Amino acid sequence: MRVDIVTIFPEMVRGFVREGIVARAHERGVVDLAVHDLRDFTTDRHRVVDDAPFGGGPGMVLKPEPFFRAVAHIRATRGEPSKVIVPGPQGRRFTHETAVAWSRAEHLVLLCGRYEGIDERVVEALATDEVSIGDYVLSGGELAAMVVADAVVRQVPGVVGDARSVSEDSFARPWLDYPHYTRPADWEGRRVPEVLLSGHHGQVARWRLRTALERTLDRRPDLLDGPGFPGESLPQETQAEVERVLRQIRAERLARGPERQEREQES
Ligand code: JAH
Repeated sequence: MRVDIVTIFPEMVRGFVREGIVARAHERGVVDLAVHDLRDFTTDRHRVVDDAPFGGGPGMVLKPEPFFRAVAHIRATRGEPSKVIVPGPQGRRFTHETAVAWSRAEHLVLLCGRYEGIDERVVEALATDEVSIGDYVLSGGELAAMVVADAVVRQVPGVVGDARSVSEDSFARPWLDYPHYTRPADWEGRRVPEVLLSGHHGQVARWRLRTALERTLDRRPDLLDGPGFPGESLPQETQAEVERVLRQIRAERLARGPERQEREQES
């Protein structure tokens, strides 16, 4: 897979490319990621990338020409991209499903905005997708582009050493992950749950499913009544087991009464 990122802060993005998952993917020859400085595609002496908005108002807008020249350069030297992605608060939500779908693409280009945004003609004429990673305003598209690149690249086969780490991630299933512990079994009086030390694989699996579903009910109940639940890709016995454990937790909570539950959640 090839990935190209166009930005006015190439050094910010190169730090991310040198460390972590993308660096490993590069060493393994699975992903080839290149960073392009938007200023290299200006034609004026001062390398100006922005200008005042037509119609007035605060701030500056990134000019169209450097983006068009940058994408032409990428097409000529790196080939025709499968997707040209613009991260921004106006985009459709980027999710795990998007990451999985894009991990099958041959070539992604990410165009990073700054200031008030990018001239809309760049989005209209060059972008295949505009995506938002969440409802907050960043200072630019770079952090979002790195989030997208990280989430997509780790779905490419051979990038993450143990394939189970990818298939067992939260959001690979429609509920949250269970809590994790490692040695020591006692840290200043805080003990690891005994069942994890017991060696009973069946009991460990039941405890993990139960705690995962309890946290999901507490923190992300939307995941349990969303359209993705219980998930078509799950084995039938898992689906039935999940429904059974959920009914059990809900019944226990009803029996205990709501006041007591609130106190328990605080601890
Ligand atoms: C802010 C250009 N969805 C997160 C996100 C992504 C990009 C931006 N903001 C939020 C952004 C300023 C200029 C892009």
